[in-house]
Amino acid sequence: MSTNYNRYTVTAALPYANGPKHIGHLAGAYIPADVYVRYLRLTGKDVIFVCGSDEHGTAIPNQALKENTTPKAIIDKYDALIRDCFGKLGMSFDIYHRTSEPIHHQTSQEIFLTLYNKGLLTEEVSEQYFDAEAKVFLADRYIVGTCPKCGHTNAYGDQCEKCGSTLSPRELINPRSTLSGKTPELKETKHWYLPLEKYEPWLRDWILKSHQQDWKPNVYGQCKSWIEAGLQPRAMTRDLEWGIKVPLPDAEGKVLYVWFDAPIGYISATRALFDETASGKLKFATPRRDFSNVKKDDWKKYWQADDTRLIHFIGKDNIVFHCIIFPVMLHASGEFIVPDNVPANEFMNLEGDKMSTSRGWSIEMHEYLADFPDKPDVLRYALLTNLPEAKDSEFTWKDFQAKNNNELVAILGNFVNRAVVLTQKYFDNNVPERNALTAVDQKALDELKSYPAIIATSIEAFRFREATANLMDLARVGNKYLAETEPWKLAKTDMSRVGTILNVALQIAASLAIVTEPFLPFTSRKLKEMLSVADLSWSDAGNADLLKAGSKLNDAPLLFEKIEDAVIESQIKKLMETKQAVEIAQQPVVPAKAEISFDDFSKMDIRIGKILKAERVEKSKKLLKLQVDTGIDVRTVMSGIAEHFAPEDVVGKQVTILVNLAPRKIMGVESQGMILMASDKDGSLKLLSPSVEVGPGSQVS
Ligand code: B3M
Ligand code: ZN
Repeated sequence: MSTNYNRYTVTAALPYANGPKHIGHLAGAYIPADVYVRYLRLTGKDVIFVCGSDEHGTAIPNQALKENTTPKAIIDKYDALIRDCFGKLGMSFDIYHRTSEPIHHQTSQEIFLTLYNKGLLTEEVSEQYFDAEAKVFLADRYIVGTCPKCGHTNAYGDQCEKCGSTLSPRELINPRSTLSGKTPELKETKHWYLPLEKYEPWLRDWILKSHQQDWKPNVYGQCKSWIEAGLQPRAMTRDLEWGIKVPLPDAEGKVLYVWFDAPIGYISATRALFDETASGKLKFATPRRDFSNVKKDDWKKYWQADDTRLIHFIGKDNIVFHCIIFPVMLHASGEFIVPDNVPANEFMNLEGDKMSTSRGWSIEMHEYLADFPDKPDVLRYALLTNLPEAKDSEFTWKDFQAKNNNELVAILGNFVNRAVVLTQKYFDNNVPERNALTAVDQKALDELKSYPAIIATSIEAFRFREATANLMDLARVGNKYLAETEPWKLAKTDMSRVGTILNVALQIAASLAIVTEPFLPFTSRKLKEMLSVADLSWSDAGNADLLKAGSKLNDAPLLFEKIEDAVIESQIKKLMETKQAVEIAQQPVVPAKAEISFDDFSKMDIRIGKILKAERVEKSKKLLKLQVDTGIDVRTVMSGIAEHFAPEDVVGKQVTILVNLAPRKIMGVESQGMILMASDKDGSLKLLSPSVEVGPGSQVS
């Protein structure tokens, strides 16, 4: 482990392009990674930040099945959606790539072949679950069943989303195919395995010995328990159509395991970044610094040079892949560096429950952006102050509102606004001279000087919550300073003193424009424009002379605005409604009844009739007493629909009626038939009426 690093490769987990991503994903990996990278850039470090869509694995064709479309259509749709949201939230990737790109297929196959040619992969024939109806081996997410660890009945073949355990299909209790719903059978198939157990000594040395101090306890702990439970060979190939072909002659119908190719996506994205910037043809790259003199091959430095510091930002469900499996691949290949740190976060819950898109209990990035298009920084801030760094955390809309109203508006926004507006008022928008300093001024300037290092220490230790709190504390220093010095009261008596105070306040605001950049990039930009400060570097922050006396400020739009209760209430309501709708949609359809013959069916005489009269039945909540014109006669029918329809709702309606049902006495009244209804999954009833009015007594057949 070298500590003299000359460059940084920072990655954020590649999201599966199988659906929208929610704010829990942002809190897990993307926001912390972005803060870290923006900070490194401000300190002048050579850093690249790579990410992209993970477009393989069974998750993709599985979703295609649900949406009745092709895997390609799925990845195109969700790659575009996620990419757009990340852009709007200020994720400053140097490249956001796609694993469906040819350069990624090539890189993955090359690394597979390197391992294969070195004889490091073992070939094994084993029995695996097979769906005889769909004629498909059931890998990973093509198979669900009961989790052996926690009893969750919908665990996937690779992982239980309830308890987080990593699973293999053979461990599932009552396995079922997601393709046909059938119980699968076992069938022999050949695969290539990475013998993780052979690398146990290396892993012990590298993680357990070398990284005990610097890795987060949650990450270190998970690695330790994995290593100590005994590592097993792990299949690196799958029998699937969708994926990267196994580059071997005897591997027809086989693709690389998604967790083999996905992390290689970081490497191929880096290659693409340098290909694109060297050739000047940018497709996926959005370089954030000057890449004008780079060469195609420069990517290698970022993955192969010992003085490169590799850091993976991920959520806790990806720890074993980034700390054990991928590093073993990198190490075994003999060509690559391994991560120096993997600051994985725990999960962020939502309003008291686990966040989950499929259960309808989540805030999707695109939905947030649709409702709050001008507030990316508010979300960044609310998440940053609440990151699940040491344990699971919780997002609530009330907290979001409080963070906005009580901190961004009341502290940061208020301080900057007062400093700038008072300068407008008393000094015609010019930064006033700073004259003799009092003890209060000096104290404020001393504090200002100390903050950048305090914030930096927290960022460098991956403590982003703390760093964000420090940042707000600097704004508090400014607020307190204005409250203590009260320049608005001195304006009548001592303009020179007012000038000094505002100069000090504006210097604090100018430093805030720099140190907010990693956290609140949109706000930082506005602040810089307002104060006419250039893009300075981190080392400029804390300096008491960032703004020269006499320099002109620009207009001061409000940085933040208050969020009203009604806005928050409507978000909470929306959350509840979505969850309910999803629960109803997910209720299983009642299975079909036993088969009947045509004769059985033709015994039923079903007609269209018209309801002439309807009245409630005394002492019954459920029944309506109806008079129905069946075309044959007018008869009385007792119908259990009173909880769904008021009498006046049904009078005059044409309905479907079974006319030859044997009469029955209900609440003392003879009922002479049955009105047919559609009952929805949520239990609501709908009348079955013909699409256009038909003659009374029309037969239904
Ligand atoms: N696509 C899994 C996930 O979104 C995955 C990460 C890949 S990182 C190389 O949890
Ligand atoms: Zn489980």
